[in-house]
Amino acid sequence: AGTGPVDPGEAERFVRMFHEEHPSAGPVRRRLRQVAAQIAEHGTYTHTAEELAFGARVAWRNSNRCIGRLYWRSLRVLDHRSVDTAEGVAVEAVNHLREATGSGRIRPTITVFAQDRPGRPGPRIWNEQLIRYAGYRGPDGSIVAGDGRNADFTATCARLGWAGGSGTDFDVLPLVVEARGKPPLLATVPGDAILEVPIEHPVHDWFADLGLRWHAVPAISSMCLEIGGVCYPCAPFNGWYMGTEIGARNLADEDRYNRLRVVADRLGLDTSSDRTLWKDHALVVLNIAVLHSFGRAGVTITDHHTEARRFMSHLEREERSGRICPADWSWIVPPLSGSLTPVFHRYYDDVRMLPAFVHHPRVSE
Ligand code: HEM
Ligand code: NRG
Repeated sequence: AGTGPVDPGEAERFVRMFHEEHPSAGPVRRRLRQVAAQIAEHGTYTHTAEELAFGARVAWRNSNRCIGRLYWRSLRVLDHRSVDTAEGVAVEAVNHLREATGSGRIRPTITVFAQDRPGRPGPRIWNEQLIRYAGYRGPDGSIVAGDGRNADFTATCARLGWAGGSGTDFDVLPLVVEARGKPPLLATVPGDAILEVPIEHPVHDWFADLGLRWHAVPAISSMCLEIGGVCYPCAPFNGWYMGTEIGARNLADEDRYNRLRVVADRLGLDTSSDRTLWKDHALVVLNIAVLHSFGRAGVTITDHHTEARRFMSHLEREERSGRICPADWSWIVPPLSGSLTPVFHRYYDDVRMLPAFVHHPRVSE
């Protein structure tokens, strides 16, 4: 993968796999000859629309860290491989958000932009996700507002000329898109493409006053999609949230929104010692609030008990299909009440399978 020539062996393995899982697709030998000829002439080849959709779905199926894989066959694939300009990517990325969000019934979707070719890399989105909140540091380097995870990227945006940061806890960052060897383009995501949910609690009325919120759609935009030796460096994808991602990590981690203490104080908990389990208590209250608020707003979200059960069904189905389901225990087990879920009580094959989503470092800054 990358901008060198495609490895013909990887291309062949993928084409054979496609034909094995699609017996009606016609003779594999003719397709193998075509692919080999294209690689010999151009150093790369072009997937059919069917190969692309299958490759993207299998990359999801092979995501060792993802607990949400039961529905891998239903991934919607938006084929925008002809788009290789920064402006084009920004437009279609916003379209992706609109398509995937709907009115809250989130649809798992991937948009695939131009592939890497020898000497001609495809476009790239610098943001980790299409929607992320800015993080701001004070003079001493500590986080003074927003999401600490994105503080470095926020500084990069500012350096590139972003003037939209108003210093609140929930400023949505601009898209930063690089293409055709040009300096990156900054593009504001229009507000009507960003669905957000204010967080409130079913019984504690004061919870809404904390002013917490989160965006409805997690859309990872920094991973490359690798299919049959071809790298698609710009292929943002989304599913929906599992509540713990927001409630047990984003709003709770000390280097993120770090809100457990304020929740505990409002609950009147004894925070004088770790042994009172005030953090654990506040964490459960915060997670109840997240699931309740998304539910009330009509935005798709799943809880970790349901999702863990679905993942067990997925494992069973994959086994029945004669496939290994690779998984990484440390990512699959939810960060809250792990041992209450069935995924905790077993081990997994943590092998790397292809096609896959991979983290490729950018060459440029
Ligand atoms: C990771 C859930 C859809 C690919 C994860 C994680 C969760 C999750 C909980 C761990 C995240 C973390 O700890 O930070 C779900 C749910 C989905 C869904 C509930 C609902 C449909 C998808 C889709 C794809 C995908 C549609 C790709 C097409 C991945 C990948 C990772 C991941 C590649 C690892 C990300 C990384 O390395 O940072 N997912 N997922 N997931 N998921 Fe899913
Ligand atoms: N924890 C991250 C999102 C990682 C991927 N999670 C998903 N993916 N649910 C966060 O923003 O909290 N997905 O494609 O649905």
